[in-house]
Amino acid sequence: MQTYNFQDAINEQFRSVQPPTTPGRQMDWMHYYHLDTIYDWMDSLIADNPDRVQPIELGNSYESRRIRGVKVSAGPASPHHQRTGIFIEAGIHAREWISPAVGTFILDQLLHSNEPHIRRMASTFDWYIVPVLNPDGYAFTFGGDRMWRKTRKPNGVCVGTDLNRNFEAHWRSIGSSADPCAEDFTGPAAASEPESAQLSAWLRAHRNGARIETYIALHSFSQMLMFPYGYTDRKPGNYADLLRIGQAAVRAAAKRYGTPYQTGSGHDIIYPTSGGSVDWAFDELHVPIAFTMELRGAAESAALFNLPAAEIVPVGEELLDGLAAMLDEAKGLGYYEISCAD
Ligand code: 0X9
Ligand code: ZN
Repeated sequence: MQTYNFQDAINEQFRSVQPPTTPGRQMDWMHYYHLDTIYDWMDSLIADNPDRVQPIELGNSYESRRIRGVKVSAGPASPHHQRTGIFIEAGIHAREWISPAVGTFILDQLLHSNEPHIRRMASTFDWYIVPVLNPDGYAFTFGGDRMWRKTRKPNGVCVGTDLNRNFEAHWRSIGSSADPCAEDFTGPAAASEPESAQLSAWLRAHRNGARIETYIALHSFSQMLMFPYGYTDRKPGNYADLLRIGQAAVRAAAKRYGTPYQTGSGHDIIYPTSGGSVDWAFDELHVPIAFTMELRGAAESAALFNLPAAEIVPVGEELLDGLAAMLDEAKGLGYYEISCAD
């Protein structure tokens, strides 16, 4: 009988990490990358595609790293209508390396893929992608503790806040902890952390102007496509639609490699959580289609967050298939109808 060795898995995953000095133009999706390479790569996209890619600066993290994103757009919309915006948040939890890897994969594919369903997504929507919302935590998983989840701002004797418990969505109620040493520490107040505060401020400022009607947060692991709520078993008004949209995504994602994803409300299928970004975007900003996506591996997987780099591309492909089905379904249900202001 073969037993799984966790330390071996960590070591193997570190062998697939490219050196921090790797230039962005050498980035592929067969390895994991340090923040500097990811940002250098984003700079190269901006330089190479001045009419399609624009930088987004959310601000700085506690340790003064930039929190960056990009907007990908097929160009100026016609004078009478504006494209719907899709926002993708990745890397809120430091150790979930597949999240920034798939966030950057999506970005790359939107710009470079020739597959019809991806080209269609790229031309139909404006995309706002923040691949590493928690850059301090991400950096710490390379040089400090591979299993780090939170931010790096100290709170008394312990370090870090769980950013996905720090948003103003029934903050510090269910499924979160007031103990600064806990993995799901809420932070001392809602939006107390620069990372969550700056993301909230950016979204508040751009939600209407950018017509952000869909918010997606990428996490790992356990293969679940979850929608609100996390903080209650109460069902949102468009529950039936969200379930249909989730089911369409699950079917499409399974077609490619047979990977089973589950869908349902976060509260029902994973566990209760409060203060999450997706619930906040849904309740506060009225973004009607909001999903937290737990990518591979399986819920029972022993690898936890140490997904082999060889799986980045297949996870990205099945996710893009799911996303295309999701957006088609939501569009069919009338969510992205253009309303003319003039
Ligand atoms: O606990 C979390 O923040 C997420 N799981 S993870 O293992 N990636 O940490 C789940 C959040 C689910 N919340 C909602 N759907 N609202
Ligand atoms: Zn997570």
